[in-house]
Amino acid sequence: MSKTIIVSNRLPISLQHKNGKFEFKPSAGGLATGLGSIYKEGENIWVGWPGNDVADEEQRNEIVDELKKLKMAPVFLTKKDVELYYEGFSNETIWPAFHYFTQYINYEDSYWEAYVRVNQKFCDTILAKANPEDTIWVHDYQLLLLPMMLRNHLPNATIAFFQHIPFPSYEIIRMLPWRKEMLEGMVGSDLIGFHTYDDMRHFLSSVGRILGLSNESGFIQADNRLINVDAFPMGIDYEKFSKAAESKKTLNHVKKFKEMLGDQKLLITIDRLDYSKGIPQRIKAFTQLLEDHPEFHGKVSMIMVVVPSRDKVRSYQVLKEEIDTLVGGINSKFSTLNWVPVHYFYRSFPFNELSAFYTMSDIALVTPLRDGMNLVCKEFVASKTHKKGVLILSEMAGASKELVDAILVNPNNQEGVVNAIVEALSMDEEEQELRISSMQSSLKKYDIFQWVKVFMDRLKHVKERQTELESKALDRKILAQLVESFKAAKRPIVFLDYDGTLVGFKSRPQDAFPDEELKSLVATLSKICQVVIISGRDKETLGEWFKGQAVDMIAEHGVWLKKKDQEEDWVLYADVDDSWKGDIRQVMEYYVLRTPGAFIEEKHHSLVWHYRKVESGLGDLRMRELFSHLKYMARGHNLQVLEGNMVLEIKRPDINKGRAALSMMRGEEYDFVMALGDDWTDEDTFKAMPKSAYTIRVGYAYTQANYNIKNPKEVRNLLNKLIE
Ligand code: GDG
Repeated sequence: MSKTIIVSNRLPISLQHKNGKFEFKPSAGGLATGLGSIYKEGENIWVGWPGNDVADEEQRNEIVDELKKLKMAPVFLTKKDVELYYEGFSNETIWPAFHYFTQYINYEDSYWEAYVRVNQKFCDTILAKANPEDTIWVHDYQLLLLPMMLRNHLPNATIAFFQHIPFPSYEIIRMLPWRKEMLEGMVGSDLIGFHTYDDMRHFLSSVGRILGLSNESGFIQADNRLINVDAFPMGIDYEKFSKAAESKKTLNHVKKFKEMLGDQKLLITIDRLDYSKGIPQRIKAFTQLLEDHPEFHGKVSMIMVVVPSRDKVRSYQVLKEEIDTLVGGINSKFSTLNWVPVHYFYRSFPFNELSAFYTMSDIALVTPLRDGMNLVCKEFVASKTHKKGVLILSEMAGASKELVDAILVNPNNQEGVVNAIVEALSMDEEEQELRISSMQSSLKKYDIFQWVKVFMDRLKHVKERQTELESKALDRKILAQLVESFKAAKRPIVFLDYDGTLVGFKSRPQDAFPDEELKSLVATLSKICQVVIISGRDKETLGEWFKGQAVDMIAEHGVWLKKKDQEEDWVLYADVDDSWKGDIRQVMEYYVLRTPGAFIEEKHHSLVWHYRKVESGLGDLRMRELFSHLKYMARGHNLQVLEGNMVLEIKRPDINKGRAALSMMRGEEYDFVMALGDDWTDEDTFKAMPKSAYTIRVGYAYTQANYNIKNPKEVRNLLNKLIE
């Protein structure tokens, strides 16, 4: 039976060493609760760092045994690991970069080396426990390399990755010297999830530009796998917060706190200590509110909880000092004997006290400068069982995409934040109810359990799609049959597409010339069967590259034909009327003028608009525009517009590889026919082949061919088997 392994940097547990023994306290965080429905079942487990530095072997064994009972397995990190991998690369390189704080990025090779080493440590721990068919769900930015490390050992495992923090624009990613390795690590997954559509978009753009992998509606076709990228906005344990708000424990705290604070409007802010949370900016906005609106003095105060975090990192120490100074400033300026503007706590609170803060506050001020999602704002809304309260939320938090009934603010616009607080303080109860109810209904529906379910369902779906595509994979048995019937044949013919089939893609088309291995392979093959090279390339290039070889050739997708023993030059498959070219060329030229890097190639029967050299993004955009423009014109001329690999081609529909291939076979009786190709132009060949033919599409795409094969390397292996 296959099992599921959850992996995160930290195990959902805290370990304390007291009186010579370890005490284990499971975390009650939302993610741990949501994933509880997975890792607590059957043989499933959660793998991660327990959070302590444990060097003693005996103590380690004790921890392993105790964690086993909780269905967890530890990855032990040394002090150095924590310093360089966790505090270093994770929190001083990735965290600032991914939150757009480029000024804080530390480009330290030793951090990177530790990051690779520790990801490998995680991988080794998992490999010791995983079976080849297991499902492994990796969480967050500390483990970007892990999916591919796992994939290399477990090619058939189901591997998913979810990133809890933002994924920034390509412009930021390209700054990191290790960008390629980081992305390669992530694409070891079958499913990659982010909180928002924007994160997903940025990721796909980086993968396209840096790894050269394009996508179609979030599906990336990697070497031999389909990878899905999508947005899964994380929810909270809604019931836990709404129930707690009405619980006796919480209400007792509320009563006690309110008595202490007196009759005041309360603003709540809760964050980990982090520069991404915009804490100083928030205090400044509150200061300005009190400066501009003396009528609020004594009537409004802010409860500010800052949970200690990463206090060994220099930028966090500086931030802490800044917050202390700002709070000191506002309180010393405005406090009276019976009123303090900011109640500041640098510590965390037990759950019911937190719940009391949410319940009794009138306004939540959640104004991060950048946040993957932000759960605090969702928890505040869920706690408002009486529907009174106002959420002020930063546009830079992932949650703002869902909670559109909050008052949305730009946290860098101090004036705007002040105005939002004034608006919140004066919002009538009816409107508060309307807004809170609407946000509650969506949070209730998309809670943490639903999030886990939707993610796991999607993972299953991706696997099914992969299986569907792989069902046509040319396996050993079929390969053996194919080779056998080839060897038994008296008159075999083999159609070979060139680019993407015999050779991989190169960024400059002229660099994809045949290497020595390919030349000798074709030479040997052509001695034992009829070989037809069938390509979209022009006849000059094909003629040059296969000069002296005993092969037949079809160039320009079926326009030109040349038999191996043909004395004269290439012959036209059909007379082509190209009177349409003038009009179409004019339109294409207009798009060349507007698109630096684009160019037109004129083929005998077609015009091709190339955009492989155009800035990515712009190329796609212009191609789409040109596509609809040409489609409109094509109707009048009875032409066909086709989208290819970084090209848009317009041509006569009656000329294609399939027709040319048929004309090559006309009048002959073949007892073995095979056709190999990798794109839509080869689909015409596949369709034209006799039923008994072996038609094979390179790459895992939907196809008319009978079989799929992984890549050009596998194609060469196949051809080698024929000549063995
Ligand atoms: C990362 C991403 C994304 C806070 N103070 C106390 C306390 N908390 C709990 C809150 C909340 C959690 O901590 C904070 O979660 P956030 O989502 O707001 O922020 P990060 O820690 O930065 O989390 C973030 C998240 O991952 C999930 O994907 O939303 O964008 O940065 O649940 O309740 N809990 C208790 N006492 C406190 O004093 N008990």
